This record gives sequence, structure tokens and C-alpha cells, in this order.
Amino acid sequence: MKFKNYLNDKKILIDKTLDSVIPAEDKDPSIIHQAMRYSVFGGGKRLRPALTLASAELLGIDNKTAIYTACSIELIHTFSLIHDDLPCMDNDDFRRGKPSCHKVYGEPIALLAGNALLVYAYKTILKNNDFKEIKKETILSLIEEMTRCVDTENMLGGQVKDIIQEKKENKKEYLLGLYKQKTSALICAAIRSGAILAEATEKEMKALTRYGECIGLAFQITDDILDMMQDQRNPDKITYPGEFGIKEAKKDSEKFILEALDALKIFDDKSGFLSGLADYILTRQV
Ligand code: GRG
Repeated sequence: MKFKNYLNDKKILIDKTLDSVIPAEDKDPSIIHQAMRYSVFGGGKRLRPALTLASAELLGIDNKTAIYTACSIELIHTFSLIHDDLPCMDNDDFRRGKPSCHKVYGEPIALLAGNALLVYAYKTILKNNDFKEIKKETILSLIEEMTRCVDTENMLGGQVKDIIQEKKENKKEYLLGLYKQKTSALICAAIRSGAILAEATEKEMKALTRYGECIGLAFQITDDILDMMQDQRNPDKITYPGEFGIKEAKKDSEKFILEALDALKIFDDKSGFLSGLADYILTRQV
């Protein structure tokens, strides 16, 4: 199946499940549930949960068994976007072409909606307890993976570096380290979580981890290129294309994609969506 068709297909199941795990809009206190839903159903591409479903599927686990794990990753992603847009962070008035959460609901509610989504990510991953086929040790490993990708060595640390923007001698090494934490960590956790559910071998896990890290780096570099081309770049921030130019940024992004595709070779031709995503990153416009 083509990458776009696969993604559209998975989006239906992902959206339906997300709808079932977040409280209804009119549930008291309704304002926070409205804010959570505004951001979760605000037009996200659902790449991360689709990656969880795809890596699980690659290793023989069906979508039904992997769906709560996939959705918990999307909830963390949405949490990070709400907080990233806040005035004390990137101060972005728009997200996906619509007013950001704090512009609609105000800063205090947006902050709390972000916090609530993290809590619901944990509630959602714990729903795996309903599946007899998933061992308790596997659920613990999933929680460990999810917690690690958010910690101060990963997303939180990456966001700190993004804010304080230290001056470093080797800017490329510094920026790649920051992107690894800020962006690759969650993408990697999405892919690895599918593999954890499937009790992947060490060799499979190593290959998928390398794939995830490379895809994440290429994804963030491309995101920065798109921001720069659409004149949405924050001039106070150092970014890959800002420092090294669009041409070099594109060249390095392609290098990471090739490395990601190389990592998939051990799966022969079974990794359709994962290799399709690699191609998509290089050509994406949104
Ligand atoms: C502790 C989870 C956590 C977060 C706090 C705010 C923060 C620390 C981290 C921010 C990380 C961040 C926003 C990274 C940018 C990643 C990125 C390129 C997001 C855009 O991803 P898409 O295009 O989003 O997949 P859609 O809109 O499709 O959902």
C-alpha cells in the first residue's frame, strides 16, 4: 500500500481511539476537555502513532493490539506542541494554520491541557492491561520507553537547549544533539514501542532505533527548512538551515534518510510504510 493511503487508513483507527480515551467536551470541567480536544483533533498528520502501528505490524503485531500504545505517543506529541507554542516558550500564535491552544483558551488552560494530555498518555498506555496477550513486563517496558523519551536527557533537555541557545564551537554537533533530544527521541520511542510490543530481537531493535534516530534528524532539519522557506523562522533561534544554508541542510537531511533506509535492509522488502516515510520526509511541504 502507498505511504499516503496507509497513513489515511491508520488515521481513522487512531482518531477513533483518541476520541475514546479523552473525556467528552461537555464533561466537567468542560473548558480543559475542550482545550485538549481542540489540540488533539487540530489536524495533526498522526505520523508518530502510525510509526508505532507500522513497526508493530512489521514484527507481526496487529493494529488492535498496538493502538493504545500508538495513541499514548500522539498524546505526548500534542502535549509538547501546546507547551512549545506558549508565550514563555516559542510564543507561537498559530499551529497547523489555526490559532494555537493558548490563543483560544488562554495560557492557564493551555498549560493545564498540556499537563492533562501527559496524564492521559499514561492512562492510555495502562489500557494495555485489558489485553491478555500483552505481558505485564511488556507494559512496564513501554512505560519506561515513554518516560525516557520525555526526560531531561531527551525532549525536556532538548527544549531547554532550544530556549537557552548556548554558544558552541561545533554548531553542527550541537544542533544535531539538540534535534536528537527534541525531535528524534519521541519519533524513536514511537517506533521502538511497536517493537517492544512485538518482543523484537536485539538486532531488530538496533536497526529500528537507528532508523528512528536518522528519520527524526531528517524530519527536524526539513521542518526548519520549511519554516525558513515559508518565512516562519524565529530570527533569534539558531537552526540547521539558518547556520549552514538550505543546500547543505538538504544534503545532510538526505544523508540521514539514506542511513535510515540502510538500517531497514534487515527487514528485506517488508518495511513498506517505514521506507515510504523516509521518502515522504524529503518531499514534504507541510
Ligand atoms: C516533556 C513532552 C514534553 C515536552 C516539553 C515543549 C517541549 C518540552 C518540547 C517541544 C518539542 C517539539 C515541539 C519539537 C518539535 C517537533 C516537531 C518537528 C513537531 C512537528 O511535528 P509534526 O509535523 O506535527 O509531525 P503534526 O502537526 O503533524 O502533529
